[in-house]
Amino acid sequence: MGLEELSITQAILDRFWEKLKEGISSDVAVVGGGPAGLVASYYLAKDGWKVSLFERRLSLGGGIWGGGMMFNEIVVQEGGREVLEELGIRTFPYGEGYWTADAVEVASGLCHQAVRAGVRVFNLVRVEDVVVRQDRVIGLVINWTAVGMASLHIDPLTTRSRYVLDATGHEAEVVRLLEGRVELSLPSGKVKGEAPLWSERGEAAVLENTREVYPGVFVAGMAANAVFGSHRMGPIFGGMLLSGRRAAELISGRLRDGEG
Ligand code: 48F
Repeated sequence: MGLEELSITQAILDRFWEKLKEGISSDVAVVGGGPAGLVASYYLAKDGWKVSLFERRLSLGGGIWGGGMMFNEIVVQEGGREVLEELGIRTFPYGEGYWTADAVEVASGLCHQAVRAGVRVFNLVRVEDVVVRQDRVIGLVINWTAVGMASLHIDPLTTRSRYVLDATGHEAEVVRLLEGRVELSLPSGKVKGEAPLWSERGEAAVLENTREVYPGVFVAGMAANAVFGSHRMGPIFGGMLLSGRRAAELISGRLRDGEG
């Protein structure tokens, strides 16, 4: 039997439509497919929750691919190594307390594991706002990244979820959308922005900063440090991976308790 172009088109449309219809309502909507968002999505899906991941770029992986200054290797410490090994990604010892991993293996491995665990990924989709009801975020406002790039005057669509995870990296975009419009549970009520690079302190702080900052909204990864004014840490990724896992544990706990 020969190939029929219309069948190829229909297959793509049908399958994507199923994914989109399912994905617009979820237990957890993860914003940002960097290391923190991918790891959180993986563990949440593995726990049986319905997870949608929105990433504005074509490819997932965030800052992993570029390693440090385009040298595509990353460094992790003991905790981060554990997460990578758990996900079947190889690490290589480098002196005491450090391990390296190939950035391409890390990025592709995390994507693979997340999707295989059941995460529905929507790349090329930018989260441009949130839906708030009775002092709680209950969904996202989404549009194609290309719409914004072309400055097209096209209205977005909305999603529903019990929890949202801001894993948008340095920009902390979801929390910034809330800032000034609702009362955030932050020390000054405001996003502080990250402090200068200090690997040790940044890595220690990111786990502490992984928490709920507004009803229904958790923050993880570099976004967590940006929100609480902690240090950036450079191309060491253990904190990002552990923060993603921690966010998944916290959100899973809430969902299990029937909250949200
Ligand atoms: O920046 P990113 O990798 O954040 P992360 O998971 O990890 C940070 C490290 O990469 C690195 C570091 C190492 O220690 O400091 O910087 O915290 O991934 C964030 C992802 O979110 C996407 C963005 O394209 C990137 O892939 N993103 C940001 N804003 C939006 C978004 C948005 N509004 N909608 C959808 N995706």
